[in-house]
Amino acid sequence: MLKIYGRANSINVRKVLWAADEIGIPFEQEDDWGRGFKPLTNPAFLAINALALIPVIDDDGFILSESNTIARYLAAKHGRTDLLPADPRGRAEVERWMDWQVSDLSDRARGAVMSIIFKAPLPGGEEVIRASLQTWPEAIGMIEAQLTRTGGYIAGANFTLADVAIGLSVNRWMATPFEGKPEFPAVAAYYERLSERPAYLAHGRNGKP
Ligand SMILES: N[C@@H](CCC(=O)N[C@@H](CS)C(=O)NCC(=O)O)C(=O)O
Repeated sequence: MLKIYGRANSINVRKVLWAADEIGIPFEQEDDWGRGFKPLTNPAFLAINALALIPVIDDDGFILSESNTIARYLAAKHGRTDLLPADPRGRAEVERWMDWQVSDLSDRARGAVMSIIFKAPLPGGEEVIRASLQTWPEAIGMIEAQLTRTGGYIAGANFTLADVAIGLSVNRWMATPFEGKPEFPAVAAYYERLSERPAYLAHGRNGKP
């Protein structure tokens, strides 16, 4: 059976949990790896991911890390071209949102999320938090503009793996209170649309940070 390593409050682990559930793959989770649990510098963990990061999967001996790569692997393995299109342009449209989410969007969110949700000390302190509170809303505004264009999901009219990545970031946005937080109606509607999916309620909007 597919094994997923990593604590369930990690946004990147959640991507894999949601993707697996969305596809309908049974899995077991070792959820006691990562910050607040067993350290990723533990030699047993480094043996499966020398980069010391969660998530990692073990799919019948095939060990893989990187959340987006794992999600794409699972969709491809199970022939889910609805989630990851087979044609190069459709696929690229999905992948560009996944890439943006794991790089730029996550970078912008980190300061605010770590301080406000996780109350964790942050290298760079107040300055990093201030920068995050300025640049993160700008990025959510870009999502607002894209959703206004598509009228449905982030890469177009239909749900894809891009929504697994962006939807989890939107969940963090909705769950993070701060003074002067702007309203984004298309993002709020998207959040409700995603909430029609049981796998999002299980692994995204599940009341946990
Ligand atoms: N690009 C990687 C990033 C992975 C990452 O940053 N994982 C975080 C959790 S979200 C982590 O391992 N943090 C260290 C820890 O929990 O100890 C991916 O998408 O999988």
